[in-house]
Amino acid sequence: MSGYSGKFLEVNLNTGEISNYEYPTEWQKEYIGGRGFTTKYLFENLTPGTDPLGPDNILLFAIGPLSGLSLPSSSKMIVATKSPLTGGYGDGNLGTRASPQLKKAGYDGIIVKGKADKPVFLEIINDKAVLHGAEEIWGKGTYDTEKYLIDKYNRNAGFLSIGQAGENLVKYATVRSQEGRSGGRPGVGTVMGSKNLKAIVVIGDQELPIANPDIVRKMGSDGYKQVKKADFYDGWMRQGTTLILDWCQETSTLPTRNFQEGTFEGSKGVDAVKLHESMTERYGCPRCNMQCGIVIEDDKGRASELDYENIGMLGPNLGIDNLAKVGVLNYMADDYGLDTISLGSVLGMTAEASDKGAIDEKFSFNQYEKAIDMIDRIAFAKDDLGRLLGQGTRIMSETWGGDAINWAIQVKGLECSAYNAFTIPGMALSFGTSPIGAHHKDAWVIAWEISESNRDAYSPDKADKVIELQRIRGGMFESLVTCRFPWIELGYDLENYPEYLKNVTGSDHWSIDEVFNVSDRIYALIRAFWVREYIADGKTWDRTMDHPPVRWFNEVLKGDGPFAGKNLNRDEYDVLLNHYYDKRGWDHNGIPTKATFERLGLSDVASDLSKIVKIV
Ligand code: PTT
Ligand code: SF4
Repeated sequence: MSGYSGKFLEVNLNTGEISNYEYPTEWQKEYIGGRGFTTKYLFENLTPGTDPLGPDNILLFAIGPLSGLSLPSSSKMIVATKSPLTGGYGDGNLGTRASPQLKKAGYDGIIVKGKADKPVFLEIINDKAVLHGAEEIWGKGTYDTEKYLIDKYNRNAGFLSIGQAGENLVKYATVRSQEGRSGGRPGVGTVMGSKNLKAIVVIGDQELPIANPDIVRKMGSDGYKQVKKADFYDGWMRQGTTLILDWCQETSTLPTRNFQEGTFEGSKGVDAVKLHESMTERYGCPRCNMQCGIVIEDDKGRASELDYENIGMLGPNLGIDNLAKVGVLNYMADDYGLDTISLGSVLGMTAEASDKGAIDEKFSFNQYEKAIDMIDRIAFAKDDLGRLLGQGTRIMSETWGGDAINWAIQVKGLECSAYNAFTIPGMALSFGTSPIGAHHKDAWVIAWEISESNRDAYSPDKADKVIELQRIRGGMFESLVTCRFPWIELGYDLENYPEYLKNVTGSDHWSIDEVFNVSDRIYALIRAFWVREYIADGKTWDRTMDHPPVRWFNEVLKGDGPFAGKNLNRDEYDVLLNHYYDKRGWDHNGIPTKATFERLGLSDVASDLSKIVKIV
């Protein structure tokens, strides 16, 4: 089919062997690309029970049929693996020049297996790929690593790299690109580090065949114009995602002091107005005319790129009300290659534990200097506490015991992004059922839930809405591999995407419903992967895996505001969860039924899974 090269570059770091993997062409219709391909490949090729940090884990980079093309915000790439943080499927969607470059190099993705016996980086120039020693950059942060690679190649090449956190196997290390982008929250950078792979450079200059190039060119150029003409364009360019902070403060959903509260008295010090006043420049991904990365000068005079999540988790969640100081913590996370969301959650939990006398370490909220010290201890695995904090909040709660389970704001081991859904059932369901652990990316239902639905209700329409958004965001955008912001923020019509797909591939097969069918297939397969890996790793799988952080059931929201004193009701949540399962065709332990697997063309998966778990 046009729009695809039909192959992945496969690198075996045990042997140094580099080859092409030609995947079955049916995958293009069954899985589209990106997350679809990574899920399918991992399910089929990873031995169940593989140690995520052992050489047998598989690291994947995948683009899709639309990525890298000249259409709105298309330079994205899926990075995926079996997560060392969660033990299940883990991925991220990274904006990077490596996306168009990989397309032009003639690959739909990269498969990395094995472990190099010394640090290496991978160079891909069209169909030639070579491994080089990475001694000169091992131990460096991502800024210096990228600078080294830019000097060696050129600024237009695609770069992917890890920092010291990935090298030191901190379990929420990410893959970084372009001095501002970070992807793969559930430890995709950790797996890269475990393989001694410091970086990847991609350069390509071939054009892939597109079935109807004139139509795609015209649609893309109209698309850029529509994005720019959108009513909210100027507001977006002023404040990007950070407007959300003001909205979270108004709606009592701002994570404050480890999600204990939903409003922050110091929010004005880190809000969108403050950010706009402090903005020095803007970063973004290639092929995007609505660049969202807002750069400020941090307290140490360095350029630090901030999005809402970074500010929410490293500001209010740590009780810090100074944007330039938040900028320093964010810069450290970017340079070391640490996920800011998990980092903010880990530090918030540690401050709460220390305040409550559960640990000896003295660390409290609003202790910026001490937070700097803690980040260093985590990234470099300097001492026992630093190493424990590098495992994430789930392991921290198991280690500390007692009430600590309430302070771990995570689902399936992945920390919640910056929405305190203490009193928001639909958003709690979204975190609970996200396919990688608690991330808002698949179903950011909270805005609809607060503005258009009854906030307190556990009504079935909330489960329906979560599924609708998961189909669009978690299925469609993650398999086409383009940025979802043109649609969400500036109203670029969803119907454009199947049209692009038809004209890029030359197949009339595509409609929005067909794309959603693929989304459901991907979701069922990801779920099968989780269940298989949990059982193979000797862990229990049941419906509580889809519960939100237990704090939202066991405690009440503290602080000021009309929602203080409220929480989620476990029984009512369970009814909502059942509705979600029924609508998806999954049983009440969250496992797709035989009929669902069959409807999605996954009978073989059902029969594999039925050897280890009951499929109804
Ligand atoms: C994403 C997650 C997010 S989601 C943010 S801010 W956000 C945090 N950003 C981090 C960062 O920065 N540095 C760092 N060290 N850690 C960070 N952790 C957090 O990571 C991101 C944008 C954003 S900014 C969002 S919502 C949208 N996400 C998309 C998505 O998931 N899919 C898609 N098709 N389009 C999307 N568009 C938007 O992309 P992860 P990025 Mg990201 C500095 O990767 O793993 O999904 O984590 O990749 O290139 O930075 O784009 O308010
Ligand atoms: Fe990248 Fe932001 Fe543009 Fe999306 S909107 S492509 S994340 S710069």
